[in-house]
Amino acid sequence: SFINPSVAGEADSTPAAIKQQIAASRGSYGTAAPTAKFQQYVAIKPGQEPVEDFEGNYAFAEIKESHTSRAMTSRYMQDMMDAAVSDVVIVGAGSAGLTAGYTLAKNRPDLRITILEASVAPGGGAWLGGQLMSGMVIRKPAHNLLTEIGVPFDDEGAYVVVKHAALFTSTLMSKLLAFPNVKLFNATCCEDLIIKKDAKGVQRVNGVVTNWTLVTMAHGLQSCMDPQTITAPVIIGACGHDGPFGAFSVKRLSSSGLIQLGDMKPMDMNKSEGLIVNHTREVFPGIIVSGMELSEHDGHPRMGASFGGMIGSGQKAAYEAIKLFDR
Ligand code: 48N
Repeated sequence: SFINPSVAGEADSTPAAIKQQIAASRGSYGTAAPTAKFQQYVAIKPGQEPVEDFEGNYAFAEIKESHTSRAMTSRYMQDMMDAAVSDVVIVGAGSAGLTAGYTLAKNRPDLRITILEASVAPGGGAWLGGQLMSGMVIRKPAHNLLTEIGVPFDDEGAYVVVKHAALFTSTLMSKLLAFPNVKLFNATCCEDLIIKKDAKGVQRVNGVVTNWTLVTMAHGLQSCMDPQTITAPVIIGACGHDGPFGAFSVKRLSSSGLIQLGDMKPMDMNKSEGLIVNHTREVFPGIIVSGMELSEHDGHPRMGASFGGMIGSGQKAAYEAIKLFDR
């Protein structure tokens, strides 16, 4: 079948088998009986009731530092264990990537969707409009998504204006992250692609190579900081055209001699947004490219501070991914 043809038969150990391997490799480390001194860091004083009082008697339920550490670590590491084999990885959480993730998660709750965002703050260029001003212009019909997720706007006829771009991006992100089949790893960089021949001998992207972004950016300072991987049959590239990692996936395919880059052309707003939406597609087996990363691949003009094309492209990327799973 289409799903992971090139890794068919690569048994993915069951969680129980993985747990057994970990337990066997730990020796007594994880089983040391807690000493009395150890207890002071884990025992909670009974009866400490939380009190929400703003007259000077506000009291928190007591926890220990170790509870915070373990609460985060257990969840994050479990998330990484789960994400190691995903259905779809979206690289880049700007307006195109976030819209692709939302559309995909809404239509296909059965798919495991993992989103990588190199920055600490997802959202890409969609926290502000143009030239660091806050209003966000979205040409119709892309404004329909705003109505769907409940973002208010000024209707100017052919286009709408959201009073602050952050209102769109934060609302979309909150809806996206609420889906149970979505996991976002921000401050996490895709620093390479996994490319293999499938059962028919066709080269296809089969996953991504990841590292914490600060590690990716420090490879020149410290050698041998090897990456992690996430295997997935479908990747959606949404790395934009800007910034230290702009258009990452298509540049990596090009540097591997697998595609030819078109390079983004000078601005023509009316032309570019429709072109980018209509040409959002699987540009190489296993990877769909969207948003401004597609303009770098195809050579479409840029559009400036108009975000309807990113929304439409993200939606189309999701529908193209669904077609690949329905094939
Ligand atoms: O917002 P961007 O850069 O990209 P898009 O395509 O979602 O939206 C583009 C839009 O913001 C514009 O550029 C507007 C329309 N202007 C057009 C114009 O004419 O100037 O988001 C891409 C995201 C960013 O958050 C990056 O940090 C992230 O992708 N990213 C990565 N994340 C993980 N691994 C990588 N290798 C990577 N590369 C980029």
